Amino acid sequence: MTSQSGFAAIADRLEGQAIELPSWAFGNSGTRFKVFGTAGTPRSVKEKIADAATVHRFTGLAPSVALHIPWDKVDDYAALSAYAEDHGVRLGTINSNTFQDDDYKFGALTHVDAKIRQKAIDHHLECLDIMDATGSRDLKIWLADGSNYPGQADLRGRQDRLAESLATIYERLGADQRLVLEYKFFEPAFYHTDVPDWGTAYAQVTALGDRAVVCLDTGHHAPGTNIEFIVMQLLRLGKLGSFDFNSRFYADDDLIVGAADPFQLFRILFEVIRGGGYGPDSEVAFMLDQCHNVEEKIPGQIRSVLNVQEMTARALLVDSDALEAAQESGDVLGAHQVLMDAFYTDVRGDLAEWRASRGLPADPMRAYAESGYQAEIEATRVGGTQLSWT
Ligand code: PSV
Ligand code: MN
Ligand code: MN
Repeated sequence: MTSQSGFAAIADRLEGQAIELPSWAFGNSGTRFKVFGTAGTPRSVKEKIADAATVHRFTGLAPSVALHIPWDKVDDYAALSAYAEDHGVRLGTINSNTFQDDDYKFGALTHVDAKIRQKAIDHHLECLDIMDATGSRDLKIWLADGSNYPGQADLRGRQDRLAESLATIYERLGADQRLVLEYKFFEPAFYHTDVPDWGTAYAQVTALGDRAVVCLDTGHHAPGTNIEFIVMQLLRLGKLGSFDFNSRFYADDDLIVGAADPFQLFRILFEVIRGGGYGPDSEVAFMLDQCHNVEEKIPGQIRSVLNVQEMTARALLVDSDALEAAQESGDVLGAHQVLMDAFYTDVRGDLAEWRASRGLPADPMRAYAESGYQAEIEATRVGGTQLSWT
């Protein structure tokens, strides 16, 4: 068993952990059946940022917020950045959106019509302009492109057009900016998706160059997929750019990370750490991609970042020397036990102390509930339109 001194040995490595929050997690969301409204929901981009900053204030874990364009469109991005900084956070990844325009019914960056492809490319160039103003590093591209019926589309032609469109966008990246391509194997297209898997994303970004990398969304794989293997492989190839963390029972459920399968989150984080994807020298960005349909949104985000922190601590506790020795001597059960000992270690008490020693609330969920922030936003955010994620 890992002892109390085990936590002391890894405590410093928790310093500086950063998990980016998605602005859309604070808006109302739901399914195609119903979007439920919640009192206190932000009516503006600034109010979303204020809520994200609140999550950071209570946890110390979420220093940046990802924006989604055009949902978070404003006139003055430099001013929005300054607003975020005044609230103790900064603007992070810019997410493009080519899935809500009639022109994109049959694709965006892959469309057969050059005019529509150009429109989609121009949207990404606009996102890059926004990144110049906000100082953001990452342009994240998730495409809804795909088809529903065999024979509907020329799969190869679409892949070639995608490569060409991405190359045009990549050319315009600034020296410190990255293009991050996200894959997903289904939905909204159900027969084929143009970037369905890590292999396709890898092939596309590799053709672009060093500043193009892959985003792994934990909800975007077929059930049963060994996600930690993909993490290992992308890190090994130097192409793991970022995570969209969430959890799922069935499809792209976007539930709270670590809620459905904490052991899977542990296994993923173990491979991240083992592969050099964690810590100050790593360029792998941790982000949440979640929606809170029926639970309160701010505590939902607080719970999420705490879950990531908790599983990171447990993954750091793996005795890597003992693991390596067991692996090399063919001790199957011994090696398995080393991993499970760390996974089963309850670090919640140690983490509470760790937080308190850094001036953070020992129990951020409780501190938020007692803070009065929720009552205040419910009372003051009246009028205007509550934002929803679509
Ligand atoms: C759609 O599946 C999606 O959830 C992708 O994961 C994106 O990251 C997100 O929407 C925001 O565009
Ligand atoms: Mn995602
Ligand atoms: Mn998704």
